[in-house]
Amino acid sequence: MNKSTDMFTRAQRVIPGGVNSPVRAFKSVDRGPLFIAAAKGSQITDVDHRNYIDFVGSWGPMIVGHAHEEILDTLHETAMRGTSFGAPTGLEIQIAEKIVKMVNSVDLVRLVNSGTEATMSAVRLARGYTERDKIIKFDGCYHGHGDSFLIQAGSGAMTLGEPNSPGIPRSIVSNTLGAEFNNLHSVRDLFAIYPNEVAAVIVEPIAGNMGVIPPAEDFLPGLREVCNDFDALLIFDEVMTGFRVHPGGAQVLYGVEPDITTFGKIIGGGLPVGAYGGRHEIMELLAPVGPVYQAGTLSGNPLAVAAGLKTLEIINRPGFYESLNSKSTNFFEQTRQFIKKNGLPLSLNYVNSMGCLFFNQGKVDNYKEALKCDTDKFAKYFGNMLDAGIYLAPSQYEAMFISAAHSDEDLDYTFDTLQKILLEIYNLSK
Ligand code: KE4
Repeated sequence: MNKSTDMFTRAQRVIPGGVNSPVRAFKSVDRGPLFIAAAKGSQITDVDHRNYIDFVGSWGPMIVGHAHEEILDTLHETAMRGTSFGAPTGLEIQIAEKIVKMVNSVDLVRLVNSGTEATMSAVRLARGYTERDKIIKFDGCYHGHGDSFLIQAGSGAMTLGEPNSPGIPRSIVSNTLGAEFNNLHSVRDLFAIYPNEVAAVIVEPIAGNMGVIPPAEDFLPGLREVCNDFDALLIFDEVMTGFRVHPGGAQVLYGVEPDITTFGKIIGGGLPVGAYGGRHEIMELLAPVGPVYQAGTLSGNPLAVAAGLKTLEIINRPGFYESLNSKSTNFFEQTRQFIKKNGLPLSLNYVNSMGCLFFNQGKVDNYKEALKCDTDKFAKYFGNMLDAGIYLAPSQYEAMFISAAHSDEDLDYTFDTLQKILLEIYNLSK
């Protein structure tokens, strides 16, 4: 037995499934979860004092690495002045100004405490603005656990084999229409049926919760066009892609401006933050200016905002993205070459520092293709990599994140190790 096993047993006595978020339970990889004691830079340490190179990065927030000295210092200084006031602070103005400056489509931004809160609020705002009830989401995309989204949802919902959760009233399910990612016809077909009922289309501009699936060239421009045609709002859920793939988000990378953008993860620097923003005319519908209500005791709390501000400062330094994207591209491209050279039935998608190795030979460009993955082989790969000291997301349907803290040695070791493990799995080892 080891400490993680003992702690998991103990945790299950008082926490549902022993975890506070389902995907952490390692259910789809047939192992008990590791309980983590500490992390620093690219390394994470479990309660049995084993170190791992971490490619989960807390599911995206840790783009500058764990326990960054400057973030720790700012947290300490901020905490000394109190941790939460339930009143406006200068820090909230600073982070809002920073987000508005970095993301062109955002005039006003509201802070909340998670990505789920951001997407739930964005949809309520869109419904309030358009006075329509229906939303279109994409099979395999995940927007948090809000009722409207847990229909054909990605991420953890896919690992449980239950992309639809019980407990959601039929009235809500009927207002969520499912389309296929990268298939504009599936979207136009829904608008043809409900031309005046769709409040918004919500999309991860790069799908990151059914593995990583980049948008087809015409997909995002097509969504922009169809939303314009039918007076629906376009919501980019950039909780994962925001400040990850580009300082201005995927919307700058692909040159398509949404009406509302949701954020999370990186803007909290590892503390709980979410946000949503958009044009004046939309955002001013929010209370206390307008009638659309949304609130939060800890929204904009000083600690989370201080960590987020410092993270945004670090990623805005000259050369940050050039360096991160260059080492990430090198790692993913050499992995692609290795797969091709050995004729392995795998494919790999990536966008800058987020990527996914699919245990499916064909091109994975939508949910149906993602579902064809051999998740048993993935589980074997995951376990062998973990035993070799490499901590990947415990699910085929998650992204791998490279951070500024990953060294060349980390990436070289990971590449060498994955080659050995994959050749063994496919009985090709020399
Ligand atoms: P949170 O409520 O978990 O902060 O954010 C929800 C969310 C919204 N939108 C996107 C695109 C997301 O990826 C997420 C959350 N991502 C998952 C990982 N794929 C969180 C991990 C978990 O559920 O434990």
